[in-house]
Amino acid sequence: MSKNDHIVVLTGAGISVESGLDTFRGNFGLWGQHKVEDIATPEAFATQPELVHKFYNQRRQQLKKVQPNPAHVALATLEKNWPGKITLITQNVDDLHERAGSTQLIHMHGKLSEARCIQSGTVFPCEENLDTDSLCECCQVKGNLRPNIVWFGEYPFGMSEIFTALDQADQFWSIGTSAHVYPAGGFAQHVLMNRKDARMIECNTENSQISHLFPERHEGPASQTVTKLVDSILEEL
Ligand code: BV8
Repeated sequence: MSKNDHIVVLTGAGISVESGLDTFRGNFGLWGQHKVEDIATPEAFATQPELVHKFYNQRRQQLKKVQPNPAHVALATLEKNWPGKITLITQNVDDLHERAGSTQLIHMHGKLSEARCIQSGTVFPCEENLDTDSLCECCQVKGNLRPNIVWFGEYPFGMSEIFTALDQADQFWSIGTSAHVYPAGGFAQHVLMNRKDARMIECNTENSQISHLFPERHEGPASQTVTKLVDSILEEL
């Protein structure tokens, strides 16, 4: 390890579990009688916009009741104290990394706290509920506003910035993700193909689909494993 290492971190729903937010593979994977993969799609929004709005309204309101946990804080501490570059890629649409103080952050699947006009593409902050009567400020047309979230079948945000970071990674940390969803699920393999000497670290409570790619694995809740990992990395400086 060198203090100039570019550390690329990928987080998934598991890092937010101890803040009280459900994971996708856990019971959250089923929202009422629907599978999330069937609601988080452009087709569902086209045919049942109220259901999709309700799904995101409930999760947006939940954000006001939860706080970042020590794992989010540890990654913000790493960014503040690490002399090399840090790129934090999150699959999560919550705002817990920002609220913990992380800034070098790529929300590849969008943000619950933003809405987007389907006509102009303009993105607006969104703290309240959206519905089919919501008016976009740009076109003043009802029904134009959707959550600024990447649904299944849509192209994730920041992909070129992400692959630039993966191609420079000296360390790749995968935290709280099952690697079930692509392209995020393929990032570890991409690093291994292009950065043979990269240090590969996984933090998870159980095996993921990519655990075999990580010589270093820290099993346990992220608030403990990530905090210990960051402390040890910073102590080595
Ligand atoms: C794309 C926003 C092309 C929504 C999300 C057919 C048509 C088109 C595409 C596809 C298709 N079939 C398959 C695909 C690809 C598809 C896909 O992967 N589908 C899955 C169902 C197989 N992907 C896409 O459609 C993507 N777009 O492919 O475009 C393309 C191709 C190449 C390059 C570029 C573009 C878009 C996918 C984005 C979907 N949107 N989120 C919303 O939030 O409502 S995905 C959503 O699910 C999350 O954001 C997250 O990414 C994913 C869930 O994954 P995890 O975060 O890993 O959560 P999970 O519950 O699975 O795991 C939690 C982990 O935490 C577990 O391992 C657990 O052990 C661990 N854990 C639990 N507690 C703790 C813990 N760890 C530590 N501490 C704890 N305390």
